[in-house]
Amino acid sequence: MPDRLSLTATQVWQFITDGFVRVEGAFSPEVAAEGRTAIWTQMGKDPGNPATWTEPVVRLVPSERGPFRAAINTSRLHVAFDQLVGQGRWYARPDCGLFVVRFPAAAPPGDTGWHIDASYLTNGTYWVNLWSRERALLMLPLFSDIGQDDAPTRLRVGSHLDVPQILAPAGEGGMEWPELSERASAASAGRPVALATGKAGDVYLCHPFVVHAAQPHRGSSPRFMAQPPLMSKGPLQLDRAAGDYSPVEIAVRRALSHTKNSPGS
Ligand SMILES: O=C(O)CCC(=O)C(=O)O
Repeated sequence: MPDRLSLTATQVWQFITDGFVRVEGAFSPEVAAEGRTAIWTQMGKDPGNPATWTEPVVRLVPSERGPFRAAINTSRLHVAFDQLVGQGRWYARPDCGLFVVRFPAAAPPGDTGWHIDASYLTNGTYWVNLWSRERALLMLPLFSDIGQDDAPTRLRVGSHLDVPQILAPAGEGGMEWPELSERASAASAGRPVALATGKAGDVYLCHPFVVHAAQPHRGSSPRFMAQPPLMSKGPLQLDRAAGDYSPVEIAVRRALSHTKNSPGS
């Protein structure tokens, strides 16, 4: 573990129990502004002219990389990755991946269902397994200030603890993403909901099994947020001889301890 820590012990515990933590000021507001400018240009829309904001949602991978590589690779975030995933157990990202820009619009966005994000692609289908193959975290970097009316992502608090019990019987082969999302969504329906609000430059670090959903924009300023995975160097280890479990693994083990005959329990 590094000498200087990004997350307090309370925040790490919050990640284990709630499934996410917000790293405030993980990158600078200037880098966020640079990123927004690049995206506005790529979208061919005018930030000063709402008449050009014709769709409720635009998804795009920015063609420019500079501000996005900088945003997701601050030392603050790298130390937080070490704290949550384990030193040497993750790959640094080249950028922030796919952006989901949401606009105030009368038309419904049509993409607001509860789900978890998929981990890996096999034969043209997305899958997730108990060991969260390939995916260490879901990250939500905020590139604009996001208040409660500005389409913050909805996060079901503690929902990551509902997923291991669904995945365990499927073994290493895992489950197809649509079926898992449907079952995880049903299992977590009673969980409280938190909103991923914050300032441009904040980053939510989420357990890969957190059930989440988008929502329509009810405010006035377009919302800029990406949702990249942090890729892992290997699957989660649920039975470590040295006992040096990461918080991601601790959460899965805690969830499985309620299941009889489960792997790693
Ligand atoms: O836009 C959002 O708030 C979340 C989007 C999302 O979860 C997704 O597209 O998978």
